[in-house]
Amino acid sequence: MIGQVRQWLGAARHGAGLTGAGMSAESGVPTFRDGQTGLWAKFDPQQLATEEAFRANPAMVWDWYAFRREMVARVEPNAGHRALAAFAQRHPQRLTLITQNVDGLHQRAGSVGVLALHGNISEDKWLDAPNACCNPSLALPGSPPCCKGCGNMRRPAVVWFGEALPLQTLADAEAAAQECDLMLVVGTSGLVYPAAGLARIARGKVAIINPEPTELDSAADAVLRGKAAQLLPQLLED
Ligand code: BJW
Repeated sequence: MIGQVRQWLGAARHGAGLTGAGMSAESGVPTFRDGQTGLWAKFDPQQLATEEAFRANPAMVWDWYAFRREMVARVEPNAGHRALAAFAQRHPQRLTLITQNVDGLHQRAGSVGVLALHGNISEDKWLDAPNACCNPSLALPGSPPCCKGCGNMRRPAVVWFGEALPLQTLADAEAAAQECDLMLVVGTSGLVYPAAGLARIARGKVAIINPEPTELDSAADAVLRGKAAQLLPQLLED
């Protein structure tokens, strides 16, 4: 099956990669829905990754993100991230990388022009529309930091449930899906929309890389059962 996908890749003029949390699992970043250990066993991301949760308990949600920011800063891109970046360098303009991940590991591996659908955990922004007094560099430190003038809070610059994805980034991702000859869908459960819908609108072949069954398997032309850091280097080497 991997030989078949390599053949599609070799013939593809435009390829797209759609990655999810499993992409970074071998770097040591826990996934959302199959992690039964550590922080993920105690907190339900689906309950915490919302504006309502942040407004109800800003300190707890801020600290959860602060913990994850520190973890992400400590880990390294894995062989899968590096294989995708190296492929794009060898074949300029042939691969558009779309990620749901907020960890920045694709970018740190050297991928450029990554379409980050769900934002970046290392950045923050104002919770409410900023007033004239809202200056990030003057925010009062705390969990979360806030504006000393009006109390507006800083929040992680990620996309929570119920929030719109960055408009242009999503439009670019949809265009890449509609133009691609092959989409590699790596390490995502395929449960979260609109990201999962990109695999369903892909013009060309869809190949999934995942050690477990996913919601998108039925829409795929090939399913490679395995881990990203092991399969991507085999798939993407020349
Ligand atoms: C490996 C591996 C290895 C393990 N190698 N693989 C249509 C239908 C139904 C619902 C909706 C719909 N459209 C919208 C919705 C609502 C909602 C939604 O999708 N809900 C579903 C859960 C039902 N979507 C939204 O709310 C989105 N917003 C929206 O639609 O707005 C509309 C709007 C328009 C205009 C104005 C206002 C609103 C926003 C979604 C935001 C998602 N945000 C999060 C949190 C980001 C911040 C943070 O990190 O805290 O994004 S949720 C979380 O899920 C995170 C992830 O990016 C995302 C996807 O998770 P992912 O990557 O699939 O991870 P897992 O853990 O689920 O799966 C890991 C996979 O890896 C597994 O399959 C493993 O087997 C595999 N794996 N090891 C390869 N080594």
